[in-house]
Amino acid sequence: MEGATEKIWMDGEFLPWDEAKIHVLTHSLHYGLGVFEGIRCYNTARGAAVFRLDEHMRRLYDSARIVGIEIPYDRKVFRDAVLETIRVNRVNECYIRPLVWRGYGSMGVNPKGAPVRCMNAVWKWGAYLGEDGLKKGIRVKVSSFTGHHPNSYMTKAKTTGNYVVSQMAKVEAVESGYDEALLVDPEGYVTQGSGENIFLVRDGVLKTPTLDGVLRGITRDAVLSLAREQGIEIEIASFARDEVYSADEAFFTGTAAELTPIREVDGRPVGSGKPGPLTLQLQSAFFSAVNGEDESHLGWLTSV
Ligand code: PPE
Repeated sequence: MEGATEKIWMDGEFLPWDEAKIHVLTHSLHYGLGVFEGIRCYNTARGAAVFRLDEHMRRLYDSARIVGIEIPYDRKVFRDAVLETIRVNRVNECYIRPLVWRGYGSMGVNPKGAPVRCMNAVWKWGAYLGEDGLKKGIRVKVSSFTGHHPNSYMTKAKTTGNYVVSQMAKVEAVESGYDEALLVDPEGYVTQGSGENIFLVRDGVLKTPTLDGVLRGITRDAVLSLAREQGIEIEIASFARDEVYSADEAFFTGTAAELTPIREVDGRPVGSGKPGPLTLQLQSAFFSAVNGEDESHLGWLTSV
């Protein structure tokens, strides 16, 4: 695997990367229920630092609680294991993937008999939607797959199973010549990308959907804070795809995607067809924060 490192933390111990294995009758492999996080560590002038680690750990434990998985470690122990994984692999910059799943021991839909297992891996992962995407913006397709109804796939939980629809949408978008998919909910309101939250800009107002049917994005939250600090007007409200088609600017946010401009949706250029001024302003503020250059947001960084 590209970007692989040396060791993976699994159930309390570090194993060589190639030896972190599981049984084929792992419950989660069959029934799709696990909870995970995606976190980034940046190489700052003060050394390696993890962006909003505590918020990610909180969301991991919230996800587990929502779907009835009891994580067999105190949150602090898991958090320390995440930091230790970065240290033992001697990397300054990486993507971090903690996962909690139901292991081997019983089959059948009721997961309660299968043991809860935990791991954390780190690897080098560059720009999620390409360096070019970060600079020039990406092309997006409104998916033919419907975003989650919150009473079937609870979107506040970052569960592995929630990503089945994301995968369908992503493949459909890529095979249709686009970079990323945008999903609308059963009523036609815009939700999120396959792995990102969405923002629009219209007449200087920054707009993003409510949290009703989407993941509580930590990058979304950071961008909203940065926008507030810069005096940008914010509107959090539902909207359908027509507002995306007629927006002046649009962008995606996510740990992996960071802040990626959207330059086209369904063959229609967004605004001028180039990343807009507010998008670039917020992108620059975001990178200053994650890279530790913005002194006022050092509180978002945990030193490794
Ligand atoms: N919505 C979805 C569906 C989503 O997967 C993500 C993150 C977000 C919103 C943004 O959340 P946050 O990272 O807290 O700002 N997607 C993760 C998985 C990407 C992957 O391919 O794996 C991520 O960005 O790490």
